[in-house]
Amino acid sequence: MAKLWCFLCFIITSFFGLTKSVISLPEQIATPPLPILPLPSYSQLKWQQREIIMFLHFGVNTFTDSEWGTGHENPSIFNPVGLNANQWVSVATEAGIELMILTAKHHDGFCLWPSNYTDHSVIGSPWKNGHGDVVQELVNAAKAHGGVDVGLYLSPWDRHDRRYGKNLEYNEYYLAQLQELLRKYGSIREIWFDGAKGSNAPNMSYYFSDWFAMVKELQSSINIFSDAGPDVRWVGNENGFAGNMCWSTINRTLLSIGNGSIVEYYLNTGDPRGTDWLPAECDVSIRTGWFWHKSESPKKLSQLLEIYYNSVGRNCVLLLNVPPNTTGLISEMDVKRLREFRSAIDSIFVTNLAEKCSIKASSQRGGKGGGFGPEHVLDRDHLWTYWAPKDGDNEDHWIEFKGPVEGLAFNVIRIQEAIGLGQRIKRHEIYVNGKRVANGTTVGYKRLHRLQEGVAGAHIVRIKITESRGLPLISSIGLHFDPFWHPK
Ligand code: FUL
Repeated sequence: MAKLWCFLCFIITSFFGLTKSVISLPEQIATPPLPILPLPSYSQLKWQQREIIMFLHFGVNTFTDSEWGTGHENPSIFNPVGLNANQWVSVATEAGIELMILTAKHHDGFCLWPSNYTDHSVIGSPWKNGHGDVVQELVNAAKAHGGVDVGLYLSPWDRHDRRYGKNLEYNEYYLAQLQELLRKYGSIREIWFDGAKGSNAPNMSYYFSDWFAMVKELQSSINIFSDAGPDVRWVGNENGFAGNMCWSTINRTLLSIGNGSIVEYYLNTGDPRGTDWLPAECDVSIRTGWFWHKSESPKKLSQLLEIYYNSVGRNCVLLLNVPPNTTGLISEMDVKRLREFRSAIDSIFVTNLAEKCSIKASSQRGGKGGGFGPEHVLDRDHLWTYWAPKDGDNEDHWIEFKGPVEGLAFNVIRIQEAIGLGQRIKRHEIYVNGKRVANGTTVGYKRLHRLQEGVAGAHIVRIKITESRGLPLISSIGLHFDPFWHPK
């Protein structure tokens, strides 16, 4: 009887114990920490992950060997007899690029699509007997390749149209063209507005609020680029270099379009106290000019890699211009250089030596198995799985890799923040075998450090976060070897 009683007690307590733990289990799972505002929008996050975007400067300037057309060009000079947008798209995809931004209209006012509101366009060109449409060609080719997106540049400064300088008339004309482009060609992922304008151009006020509202109305997932956003900001120069410190946050109220040079430094570095999420895009051409010129050739691989480290490696997106030539194709030398560029990037980052290491961290949110351990910096998700220290931990935060006895040889360190919850890191340091080998300020989506002295025989690599807005959240870390890097 006593035995039976004990057995019943055991059954009852285990049943309640079980239900109790089943009920309380979800409450014990550590939740993600609160975000620190401002945050990126869904479209800004997608944009950031692209890393490299292709710019295509093409138009009458291609045929006149100039950079800024006068607006008096005869449309008949535009005749790219061998134009093949499929080649442009293949070149881009081979280079790992999936967004291509075309100059639908540059400062000369010549339109690469048959606009209803002007005859200064492909309509007046012998190319396809005036029935051509370069925007459509790109859209079709991108669709045919699948997974490639299109963006457009519509220059506000128009040196051809007589309405330029008459505020109401020109803004109506410009808005009419925006509506054509954003209604006729399907999904457009980025629209590019610049503030460039010659010093003796007529005075003109652009109705930016109307333009931006209309753009968002017509394309909900588009990113609007300008000196001042609202979605993507200019980095403040055309060399492809972001600031050594580069925040995706900034105060938009301190920015304006067309005055970029005044706030160049601010655009270049962003602002840790910024109330707006407005990441920077680094525009630069693969050649000296933006348009194709017979006399120019592409930059060297080492220059392109320098640009990559100083743009993508500093929390930005690289907008690399690759101009089609007079035939309407991307020149073979550019194709070759882009191929080398992509294969160099792939070969540097394909191996992460940190994967050979054991990892530990100063603390971890939710304790062991709590979902925020340091092992998350080695998985493929560079946004939503991350190492988080425990709340209230005010010490230096660090994460440490212990390598195999023979040591590790690397010269590049990659750190990525979980920016979906805000950009946080203000200062960080890297130690190898107890010696500081690099330090920096911001990290953001991606921070790359190329070491002045390559490291061989590294046993212990420690990344210390010495200052941050709230707790630092690290989504990925890599230790890589760059065979192309020759420190001075
Ligand atoms: C500038 C323009 O003046 C250049 O011609 C080029 O298009 C560059 C990307 O933007 O504002």
